[in-house]
Amino acid sequence: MSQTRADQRSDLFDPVELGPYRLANRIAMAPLTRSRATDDGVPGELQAIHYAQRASAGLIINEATNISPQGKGYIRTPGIWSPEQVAGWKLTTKAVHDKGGRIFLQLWHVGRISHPDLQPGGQLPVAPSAVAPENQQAYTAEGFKPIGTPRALETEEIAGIVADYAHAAKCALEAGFDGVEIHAANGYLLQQFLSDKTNKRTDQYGGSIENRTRIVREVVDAVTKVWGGDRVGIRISPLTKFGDIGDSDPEPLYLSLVEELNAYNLAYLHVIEGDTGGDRNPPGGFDLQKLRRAFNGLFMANNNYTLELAIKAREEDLADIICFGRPFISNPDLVERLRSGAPLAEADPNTFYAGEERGYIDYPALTPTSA
Ligand code: 8OZ
Repeated sequence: MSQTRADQRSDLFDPVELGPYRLANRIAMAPLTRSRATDDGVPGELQAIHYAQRASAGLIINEATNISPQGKGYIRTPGIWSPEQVAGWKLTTKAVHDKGGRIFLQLWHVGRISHPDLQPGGQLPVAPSAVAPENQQAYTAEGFKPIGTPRALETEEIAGIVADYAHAAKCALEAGFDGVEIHAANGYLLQQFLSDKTNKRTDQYGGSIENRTRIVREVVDAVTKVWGGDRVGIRISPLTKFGDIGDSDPEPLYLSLVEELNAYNLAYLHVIEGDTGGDRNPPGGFDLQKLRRAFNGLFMANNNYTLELAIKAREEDLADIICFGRPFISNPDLVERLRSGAPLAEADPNTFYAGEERGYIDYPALTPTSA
C-alpha cells in the first residue's frame, strides 16, 4: 500500500487526547444544521444512520440542538429538553458508539434569530436588548419571513435560561453523548450578549466586558457542574458578521472571555476563524492565535479547511483539531478519503435543510466497509 502525501507529512490522522477520550484522529465533523427532526424537535433513526456513517471522524459535533422551545429559530431543528428527544438521541449515540466514534451534542439558543411562528405561544423571540437584526429571514413552516425586533430579557429571566442550559446538559448526559459543546458563536443568544452591537443592557449583563461575558460564564459554570470541564467545549466566532452580529473591539472581549474560561479546564475552544460565511480575514480582525495562546485546552479550528490547509495548520501548530463541515455532508468516509487522497464528492445544496433520506444518508462511502 503506497503512502499518501497526507500520511507522510501530517499527524492529522493520528490519535489525540481530548478530555478523557483518545480520539482516533485530529479531524472533527462540524455541527451542521440539517432540519430533519420532527416538529417537536425529536430526532430518530435517520439521524442515527447519518451520524453512524460519519463515525470515523475523530469527533462528531452534532447539529446545533435547541435547549428549550424558546431557543428554537428554524423549523425541524432538534431539541434536547424532553424525554422523547432524549430517547431519539439515544439511537444516535448508540449507533456512533457501536462504530467506535465519539459524539458531542451542541447546546443552542438562537435568541433573536427566530420568529413568533417558531416560538411557544407565538411570543416574540428574546434577546439581551430589543435590537432587530438587519436583513435576516427566519425559516418557518410557511417559508422565509423577515426577522423583527426581539423582546429584551428581564434581568430575573436570565437565571431561567441558565437553568435551561443545565437541564439540556443533563438530558444530553442521559442520552449517552460523550460531551457537549456550548454554542456561543454565529450571532445566536450567547454572542448577542457578548457583542456590543446587540447588547445595550444597563444591568449586570451589559456594558463592561465583564458584564457582557457574564451569561456565558454562568452557562459554562452550570454545564460543567453536570459534565465536568473536560467533556465540555465552547464555540466562538469573534469576527463573524453572520446574523448581523458584530463587536466594536473583539480582541479584548474574547481574550478576556478565554482567560475567564481557563478556570473551568474545558476540553476545547472551537473557533470559527474569520467570517462564518468563509472570509478568513474580515476587516476589523485580530490574530486569533492570541486566543489559542491564552487558552488552556485544545484549539479546534474551523473555516472552510481543505486537506492542504489542515496539514499546514498542523505543521505550523496553529490548531490541535481541524473541523470539516460541508465535506462531511457528501463524504461519510471523509477521513479515509483525505488520508488516501481520494476525490471528494460534491454536496447538493438543495438537500442541505430539507428532505428526508435524500442528501442525508444516501451519499455512499468509497468502499462499503468504511461506511
Ligand atoms: C445554518 C443554518 C441554520 C443554522 C450556525 C446553527 O450557523 C447554525 C445554522 C447554520 O451555527
